Amino acid sequence: MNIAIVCYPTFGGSGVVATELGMALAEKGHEIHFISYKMPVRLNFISDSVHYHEVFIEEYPLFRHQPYELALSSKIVEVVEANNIETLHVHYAIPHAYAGYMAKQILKQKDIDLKLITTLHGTDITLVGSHPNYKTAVEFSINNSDCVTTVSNKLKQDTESLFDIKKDIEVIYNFIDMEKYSPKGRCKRHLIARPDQRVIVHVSNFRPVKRIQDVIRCFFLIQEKIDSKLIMVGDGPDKAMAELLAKELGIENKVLFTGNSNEVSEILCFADLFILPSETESFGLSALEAMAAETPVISTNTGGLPEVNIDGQTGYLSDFKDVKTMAYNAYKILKDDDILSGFKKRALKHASTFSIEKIVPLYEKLYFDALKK
Ligand code: GMT
Repeated sequence: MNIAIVCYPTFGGSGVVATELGMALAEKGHEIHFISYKMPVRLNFISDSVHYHEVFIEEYPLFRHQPYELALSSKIVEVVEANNIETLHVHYAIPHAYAGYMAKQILKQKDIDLKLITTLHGTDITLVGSHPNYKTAVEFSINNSDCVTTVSNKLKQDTESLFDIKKDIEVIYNFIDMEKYSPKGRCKRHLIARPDQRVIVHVSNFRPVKRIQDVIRCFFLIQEKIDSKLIMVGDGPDKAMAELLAKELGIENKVLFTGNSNEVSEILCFADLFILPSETESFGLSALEAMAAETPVISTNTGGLPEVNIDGQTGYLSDFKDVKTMAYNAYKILKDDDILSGFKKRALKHASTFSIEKIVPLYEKLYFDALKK
């Protein structure tokens, strides 16, 4: 099948899922065309069935904001016509679903029936999409997609309660390539910590919703009881605040900020614990990546996180901002080698229920079903 995928090219979860999906589909023999304003950061699969099309926008002094949706719609039309694309899969509703709908209408006038699949990822619904500035257009583009998916049951519920949805929404969980996250053999843990220290990791885009100040505060309490180090992977608006907080708490020597990394699996391989204290998280792909690297997770109980992190089994869940409980739960996991090992094994086992082999065929089926509509 010839499939076009529209996504954000950055380190955000939706872009990662879209890119990994496209590469997996190409490996299964589909022809994949990525469309974005920059090469997706995780696109590292060289094959003659993977193509990248860049959306260019000329600066023009009249515009305060460049009309990206227009340029994207035009690019979709061009790519679909030139490559006999049958299915367009857009990740993150804003503005991709809207631009996809416009492209579909333009192509209809040319007697081309492009199927539009929209995957909702989280903040496109919970934080941004439901804002009055965007709500009407987001609701319209969801209702006018041929198929709509969400990455968790909770996100489906949120979508149905925040919008007037006239479509069936299918839940297709985020997925993970288990092979990629089990590199224990080539792990360089000794460069980061002594064998008797515990290593705690957080990965995100350091936006306010991720509550990275809670990661630092939680780690402060943990390191008072357990000799440990914290690795903060990622970059974003709250990074400077977190660095300052670590300094103020006098733990800056125990906290390493690595910046963005394309090699998250190389870092997770030496993690003993992963912390994700987000205010909201529709799924928590980074938690799944950690679990696939045999790492238990301390997370909040918000959004879809309880569908990924099983309380008392693969880690612990607690209320948003409840740093004390998070630290206490971390202590319960880290204090004893046997207990830690049990959590690690269960985290790995549960991660395998989201394996790429199980989830990608669900998207393939969705595309084939859409073509029959
Ligand atoms: O905030 C992020 O991590 C980025 C954001 C995105 O849309 O790019 O992530 C969302 O999509 C991911 C992939 O489906 C989910 O795993 C994240 O939970 C979700 N983020 C939030 O809901 C805050």
